[in-house]
Amino acid sequence: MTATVPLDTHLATLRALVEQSLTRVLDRLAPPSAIADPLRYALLGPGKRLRPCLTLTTAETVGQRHGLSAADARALALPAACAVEMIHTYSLVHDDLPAMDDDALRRGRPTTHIVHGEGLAILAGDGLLTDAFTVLASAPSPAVDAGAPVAPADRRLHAVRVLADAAGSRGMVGGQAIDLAAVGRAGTATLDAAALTDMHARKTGALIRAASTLGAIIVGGTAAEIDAIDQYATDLGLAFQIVDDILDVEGSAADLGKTAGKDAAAGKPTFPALYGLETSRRMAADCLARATSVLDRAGLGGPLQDIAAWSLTRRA
Ligand code: GRG
Repeated sequence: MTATVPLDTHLATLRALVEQSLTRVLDRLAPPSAIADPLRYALLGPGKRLRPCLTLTTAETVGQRHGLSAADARALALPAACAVEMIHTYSLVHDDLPAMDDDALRRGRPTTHIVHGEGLAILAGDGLLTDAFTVLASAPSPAVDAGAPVAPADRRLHAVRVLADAAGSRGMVGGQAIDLAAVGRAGTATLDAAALTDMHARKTGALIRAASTLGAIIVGGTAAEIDAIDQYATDLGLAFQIVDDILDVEGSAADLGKTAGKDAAAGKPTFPALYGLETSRRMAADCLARATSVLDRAGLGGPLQDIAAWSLTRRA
């Protein structure tokens, strides 16, 4: 494992691996040219790749305890990492549509529907969501080169179930529906603190948890290891969202690569709106402390702890 490597270097290595693999997926799936360009535009845009980096880092961290080399753990988890990023990208493409958050800027560039039109943006999102499961379930997966190690079928099936549940109506889709109601675009809902936390646990948190636990599942982690990673990721996901809300208040579009100040303009319930900036910062720090302590207790410290610390200080 790369425990002694600085976090920036560790993440840069994993990002390069993921981006190479995402390109391979699109090349291998070879969709018709009518949809290939919007897919490529959405998926290969300059994202942080936090979620697939979590999958790979968890796989390395847990895999090491089961005698796996970092290279083998990464190769085993790469299909899951790509599937997670494909689902995350679909959610961003659909979230930016006029019927949802209606945004023109994402990852520092015009959103997919601005460049390719609404119809193709909807289809690109649908394609990414569906193809993610081809990538995760296939053996060999289009995400890896021939000869790469393949996770046993029972682990892949477990991963499919966890990822589908996180992306589905109990998870991200449910959270997005609550969000639409909260801004008056689909019924009305007033969110108190508990409801706000529940919405984010579904909308953002569920996929971050799945991204993390998938790495542990794919390398054959024990139930206790998977549970520790799940607890860590629950707090990481909440911290990530609180920081996202803070950055929406304090950040600039140039740093964020997306429109800043949108939450307040839309009258959205956010952590700073409910608690103020200072308390929101303290809440994010509390999440980090809990995430760190669960890793310590489980003996899973190292780069996962560094990623949690980074999520608190990120500027984009
Ligand atoms: C359309 C079903 C459906 C769901 C959309 C994730 C989501 C649900 C909407 C995105 C809205 C948003 C900005 C949420 C805040 C947290 C978040 C997911 C930020 C974007 O993730 P990053 O910062 O993005 O990891 P990059 O571009 O770096 O991948």
